[in-house]
Amino acid sequence: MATDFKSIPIIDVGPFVAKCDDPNMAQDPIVCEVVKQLDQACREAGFFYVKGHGIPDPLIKEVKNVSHRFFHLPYEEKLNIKMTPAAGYRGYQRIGENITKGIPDMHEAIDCYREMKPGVYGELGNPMEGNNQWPLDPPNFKTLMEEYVALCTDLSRKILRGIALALCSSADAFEGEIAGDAFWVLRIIGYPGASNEKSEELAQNDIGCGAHTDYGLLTLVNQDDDITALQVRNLSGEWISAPPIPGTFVCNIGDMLKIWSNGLYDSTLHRVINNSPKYRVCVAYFHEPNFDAAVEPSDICVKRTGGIRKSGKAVYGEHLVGKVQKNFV
Ligand SMILES: O=C(O)CCC(=O)C(=O)O
Repeated sequence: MATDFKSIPIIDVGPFVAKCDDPNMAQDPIVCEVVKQLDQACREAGFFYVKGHGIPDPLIKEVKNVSHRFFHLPYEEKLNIKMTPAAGYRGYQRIGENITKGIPDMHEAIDCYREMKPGVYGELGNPMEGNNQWPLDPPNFKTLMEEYVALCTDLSRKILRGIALALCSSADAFEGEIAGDAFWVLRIIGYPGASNEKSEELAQNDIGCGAHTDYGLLTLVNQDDDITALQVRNLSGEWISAPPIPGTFVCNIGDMLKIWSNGLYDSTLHRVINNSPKYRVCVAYFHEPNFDAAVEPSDICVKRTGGIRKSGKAVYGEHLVGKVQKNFV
């Protein structure tokens, strides 16, 4: 990220999402204003809150409620949907199983990925093939999450139209070979609360999720309303909190957008520390390029950044498989 931001901007995307499939959107002053705000947030922080997004609040809450219910089941029951390489890295991972930069994270999670027909991406897709493993209790878990994913996919596509306008004046820049058939990842994450055994004054928990950047284009974070745990690093290395703001998603850009924009936008380091005594849930939706997209700096962004390509080509699926295979013990 490029600046010493001290807080994360809030963008009301409502007027924008209503118009963002209109062929004349680029001339609309309301659209232009939201695009300007998206551009500024992506340049300065790589993070922003979105409000006015149109995803119903009861669904957003229910997604977290059923996640809490799952994580409160006995460990043996959670293991019924255990994540394994044979299951395409889909399913439940216990606390400490996810590794960030060599250190086990203090969280448990269910990892889900867009399902793919066997063989459709050949060798590239093979490690990720498999069906998502959804909990059977509550019985509506799968349908609820699938409805949620469909809405997040649509919202992310719309936000990307705004980002595309900001970067290259063409709203559909991501809609063909880059992300016209976008892959997605859903991580349903549970962070145990801190006990104050370690310190008499202040409960101090281990790192819930170590400092990392996200792999794809755009992330939508749906976090519990009453716990501040997500932190974002600014240019000076200070950790800036991203407290929950009811009715919003925290949105951040990922490595693939950094590559495509030739570094005009950066994927910002972030981490999670749950120092609250309460158990925290976060449902993170990751909007990714097409699984087989070869992402490279776009000509227009190369021109806008002085003519030098800052990275080579990255095939998204290879990037993901490499990360997934390194991330777990
Ligand atoms: O728990 C959160 O707030 C964010 C989780 C996160 O950063 C991630 O899964 O990449």
